[in-house]
Amino acid sequence: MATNSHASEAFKQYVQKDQDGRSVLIVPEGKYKGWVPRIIYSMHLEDVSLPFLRLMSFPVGGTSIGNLVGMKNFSAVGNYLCLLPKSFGTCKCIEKLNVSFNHFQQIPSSVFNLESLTEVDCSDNELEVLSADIGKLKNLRILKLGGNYLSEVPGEISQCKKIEYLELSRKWYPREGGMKELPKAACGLKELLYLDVSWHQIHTIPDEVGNLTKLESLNLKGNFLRNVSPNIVSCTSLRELNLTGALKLNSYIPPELLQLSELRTLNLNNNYFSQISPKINGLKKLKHFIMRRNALVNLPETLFDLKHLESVEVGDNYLEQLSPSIKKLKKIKTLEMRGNKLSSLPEEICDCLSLESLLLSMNELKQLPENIYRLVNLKELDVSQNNLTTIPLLFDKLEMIGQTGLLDLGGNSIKVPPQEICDQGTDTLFSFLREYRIGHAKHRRKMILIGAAKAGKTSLRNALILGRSKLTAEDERTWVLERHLWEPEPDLRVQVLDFGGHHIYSAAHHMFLTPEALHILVFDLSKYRPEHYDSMVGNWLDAIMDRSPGAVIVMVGTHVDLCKEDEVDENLEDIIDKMKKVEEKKIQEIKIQLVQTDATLNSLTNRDSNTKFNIEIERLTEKRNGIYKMLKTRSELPKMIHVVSCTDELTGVKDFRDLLVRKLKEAEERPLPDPWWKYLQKISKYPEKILSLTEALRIFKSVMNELKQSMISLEGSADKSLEMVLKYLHATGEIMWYADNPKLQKIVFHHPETLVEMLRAIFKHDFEKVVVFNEVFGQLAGLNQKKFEAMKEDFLTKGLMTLELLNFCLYHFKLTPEARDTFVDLMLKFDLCYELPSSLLTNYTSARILRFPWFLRTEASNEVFVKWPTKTPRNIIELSFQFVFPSKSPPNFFEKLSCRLQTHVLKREDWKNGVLAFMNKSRILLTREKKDGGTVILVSVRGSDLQELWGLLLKIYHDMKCLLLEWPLVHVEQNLLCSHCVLRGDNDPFLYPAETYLETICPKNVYQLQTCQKSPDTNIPACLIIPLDAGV
Ligand SMILES: Nc1nc2c(ncn2[C@@H]2O[C@H](COP(=O)(O)OP(=O)(O)OP(=O)(O)O)[C@@H](O)[C@H]2O)c(=O)[nH]1
Ligand SMILES: [Mg+2]
Repeated sequence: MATNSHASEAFKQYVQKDQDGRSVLIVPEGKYKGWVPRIIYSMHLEDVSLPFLRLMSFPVGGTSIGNLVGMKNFSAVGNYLCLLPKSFGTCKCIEKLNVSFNHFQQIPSSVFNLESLTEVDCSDNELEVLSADIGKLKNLRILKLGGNYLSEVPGEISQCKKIEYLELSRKWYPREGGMKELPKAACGLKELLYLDVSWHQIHTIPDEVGNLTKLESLNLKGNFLRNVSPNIVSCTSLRELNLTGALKLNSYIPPELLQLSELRTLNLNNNYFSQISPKINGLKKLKHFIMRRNALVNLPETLFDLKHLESVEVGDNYLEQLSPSIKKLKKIKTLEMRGNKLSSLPEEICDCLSLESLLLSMNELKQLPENIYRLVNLKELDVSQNNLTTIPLLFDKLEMIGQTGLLDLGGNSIKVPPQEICDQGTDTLFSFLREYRIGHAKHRRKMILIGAAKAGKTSLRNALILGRSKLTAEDERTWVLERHLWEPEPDLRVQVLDFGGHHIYSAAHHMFLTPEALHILVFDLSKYRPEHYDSMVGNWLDAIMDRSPGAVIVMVGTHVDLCKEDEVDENLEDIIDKMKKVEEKKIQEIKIQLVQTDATLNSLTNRDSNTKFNIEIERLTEKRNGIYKMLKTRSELPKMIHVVSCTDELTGVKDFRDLLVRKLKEAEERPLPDPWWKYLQKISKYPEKILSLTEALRIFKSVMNELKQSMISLEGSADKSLEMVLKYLHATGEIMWYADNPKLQKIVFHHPETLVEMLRAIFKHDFEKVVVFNEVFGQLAGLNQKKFEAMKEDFLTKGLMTLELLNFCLYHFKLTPEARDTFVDLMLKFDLCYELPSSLLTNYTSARILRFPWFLRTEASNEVFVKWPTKTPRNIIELSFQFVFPSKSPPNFFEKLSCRLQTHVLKREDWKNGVLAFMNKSRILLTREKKDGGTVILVSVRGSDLQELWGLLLKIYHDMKCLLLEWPLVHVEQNLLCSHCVLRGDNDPFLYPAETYLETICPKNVYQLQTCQKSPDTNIPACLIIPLDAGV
């Protein structure tokens, strides 16, 4: 023990100034034991805290504690005190006194002189009586006397009118003695918020309870309550009622308690109830229902009417089932039913999306609902000690559990996945499940969400995949597209492509559109007006129908929450009506074409046979077959339109989802053969951004070798087998491989994301806003702000992308120059841009410049009119043909053609709707024009070298035919313009069918033809109408 002087020194270090400059003495717990040195009595201390010092008493007389007249707070928790010196009564400033956990048998009388006291804590002492003097402490707000032996409370306590917090609980042992009634005196405390009278023998709550109108919390734990005054309903502020073990003698909950309509928490643990009254639903605002360790055999249905319930804890009862009505509890976060007799869970539990903790250990569960993975907010799941033999295969979708790791599957006999895997924690288990499903899925599909900007595609995707509402923010548009895996059922794997609706992205979409996908056309029903049909529905329907023969299309109107009820049906009818009409017209047109071709064919077959006619018959038969196929493979129009809202109500989403799942599973099963799965695994780990076909083949051979699998025998050769595998993986959306595109065939996109990322770097609807100068990227790309702004402007008006600006845009990909060049190469191959010839780079310092025609905003310059005068100059020949699309041209057709043109020309000038290009002595003009509701793409060549002119014209014609293959079902008229008429200056020249004339060659020894119906008697030089050579 410290000597006095030492002790004084040691003590001084515990005196500090607090933030307000007050002197406080706080002796940290365990730092000092024994007498308190007298030195403290000569200090000016405001706070004195002497916890757990083994203090038995304070010195009396002379310098004493009474000197601390400025003291406001005094605490001596956990000592051996049973007295306080009289002098304590002179500390008149004291407000807070804490002598809990000591040995006081009564509150020292000196305390009652201290009227300034607002808080007294004398809990856990040995008080047997409370002096009537308590009434003198008129400023008391908090009085803690819990854990003593009090058996009554003096009436005078009601004079402490300010008391808000009153603890009167008895020690929980011994159980005899204590109050029999809720003390009436306490019921007079009108300001009371909290009252704890646990561990007494209270059997009655008297009528006076009705005075406690401010009471928020009443703790009656461990009493023997039998009579409750109906006046308790006047306690309208009561939020929390603890009746743990307080109703052991009751066979039912006193009905008066079930009328506490403001109650938030009810604790009925440790009683003996086997039933709960259906009137429990009187507790209308109840949030927490706690009734563990009773003898419940069921829960009343009315419990599920308590829509505010956030937690239900009914562990250790005898419950055998959970009602499907659980789904009505939309706010429930915790459901605790440990130690019951549940053998199954209702599917409806999966609708309790707010659930965070589901605690079901020690039951008899044989399986869990398959859809449990939809509980997106679940953070803790305990199903240990049950009889589970399987777990849902989509378990790993419980993302939150993946993060917390709070999953207990122990003590079951799970076979799939093996219990050993389940016992290794969420990381191992979840990766096992993911891999297992990739290998075992029977249905693998692609699903495309397509439609105008802001149609609601992304929000719908979220609702479908997440199973809850997640609306996108107002300004959150999808860039190009997003690709997501959706696994609505364990054996169904769907790659969802969610397209950005802005028109600029149509340039990219066609790369991802495939007929085998399920197409979902999405539109915002609340914004629909009949005049918007084309932009919201029609154009998108065409984009699918013209491109993907036989595509299955589903239509869905979103935002139904914002629609007026009567307008919904009206608008849907209008859409269906228009769709039908447009389609009928299209079919009619195709049929007329068919009849016309048939008629021409018939007339030709009836003529004498000669070589020219034979070729013509062959060509026409091919054309006829093409048209016939077009008719037969046209997609079926959707028969109905679904309506949904993706807001919290998720109106219609469940039905829509079920329908999609049905449709997705309609197609034949496509399980993935094991060796192919191994192959997919291998290539998905290949580190480069893209995979060459040669490398893909090498890996394929090595996988097959490893597996000692002779896939080669299947298709005859490794190449052929690989082709089959890649086509399959492409169709199921795992990879992208353009089998039919000679330019792209050599590349396998083993990570389809690479393609998307590449496109996103350039194609941004809000390029102007989001691509802004940044010193760091700028420096690395060799750009200062001025240069950057000039280049950006050039891109946004003329579609010109310099290598520097491209580097800037791609910077965050951290590409090597080689990888960047591969990107550029790909974009060139996809006809998304062309490279300006170096001869045109004189105005720029950049080493390479690409043009993306989609971004051109300019009109034709005057120079164009000089170089290509309206009237064909003398001694110059002009040849032209046109493609006429009766409605719109397919998106991108013109831009892609303009990119392809680059391979045939040396110099060019581009504007939004045209190109003027030069090749040797010839000039080429390419224009796009809207005419009579349709689009005309006109290609003209001028020059004096007829051979060169035909050569150029045919190359471009060939390009256009090639491009059309991407839209196999689009209707287009192809005409050769009569050069004779053109050269005569006729603005409305005679039109020849281009397919007939451009795909034949001028027969030998034929020099003149009389074919122009505008000049039927004139002999026209055959070389002006029929190519000299077959061309390309
Ligand atoms: N009230 C209501 N708002 C919706 C609904 N669906 C989407 N929205 C809102 O509509 C706007 C557009 O929704 P998105 O899902 O981003 O539309 P999108 O078709 O993906 O748009 P893009 O990506 O630009 O093509 C957002 O502000 C959404 O919050 C719906 O059913 N009801
Ligand atoms: Mg979107």
